[in-house]
Amino acid sequence: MASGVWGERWSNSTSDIARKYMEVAARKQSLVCLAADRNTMAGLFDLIEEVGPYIAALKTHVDLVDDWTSDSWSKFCKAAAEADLLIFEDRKFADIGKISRSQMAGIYDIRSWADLVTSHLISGPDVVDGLQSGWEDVGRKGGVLLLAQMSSRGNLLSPEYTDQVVAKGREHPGVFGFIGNGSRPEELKELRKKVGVEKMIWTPGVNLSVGDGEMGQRYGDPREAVLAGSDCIIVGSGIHRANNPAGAAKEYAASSWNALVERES
Ligand code: 5BU
Repeated sequence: MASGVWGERWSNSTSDIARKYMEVAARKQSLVCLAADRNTMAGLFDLIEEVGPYIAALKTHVDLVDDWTSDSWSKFCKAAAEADLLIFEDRKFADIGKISRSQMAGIYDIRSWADLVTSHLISGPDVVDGLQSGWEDVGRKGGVLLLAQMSSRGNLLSPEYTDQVVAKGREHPGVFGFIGNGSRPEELKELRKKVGVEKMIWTPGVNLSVGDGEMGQRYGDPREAVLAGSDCIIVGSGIHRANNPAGAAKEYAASSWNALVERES
């Protein structure tokens, strides 16, 4: 099932986690990663319960939860696993290798529950080794999504910078894929050409209502993003602020899945 619909992405993939994602996405017919940006544990639990069946991954910002406790977070991660979701902490690491390794531990202990994390490559390629060592320290495996582009206006990730991130990241087995700008399909097409067929491109800045969002966020259409080469649309407020989050999640799922089928056929 997954191999048919994912085409060359499946056949070229060398990552167990990417394959797992592609299988979950095929099972649920959804390329949606929910950006679970709610600041209470109760709000987060509600979200998983309401939209879990319609999404393939869950993106967190562990440090924005007001009533976070280690115990409640463990329960939350368990609920995510039961809902068949990869957990992705959007920590945007950027420090030198050894500090990034230590930042995988600490109070939030990201290495023990996250399958994926985001990282800048501004400090050089050792940040990826540092993050991988973090997972190794607890006997787990994980993947790094490098920020090759961002969705926010005026960001400083120039095309030349993107090229270098992709050139270094493509070769690294610890790099699961790249973050691309979901709000600009033409930029995404260029990114896909540079990335090639193997690695993932996941895209924030996606909303069925396209245009400018709050505080410099920009939104593009989910179908356009997938047709341009995105493998996963990261959707936050489009789902968690909707009057009916489950209904909204279903719409994003259908739009992204149909676009994948169209792209590969
Ligand atoms: P929104 O509510 O769909 O705008 O939420 C977008 C989420 O994606 C939010 O959690 C951001 O931290 C995240 N994001 C982003 O918007 N743009 C980027 O370039 C990156 C992450 Br990287």
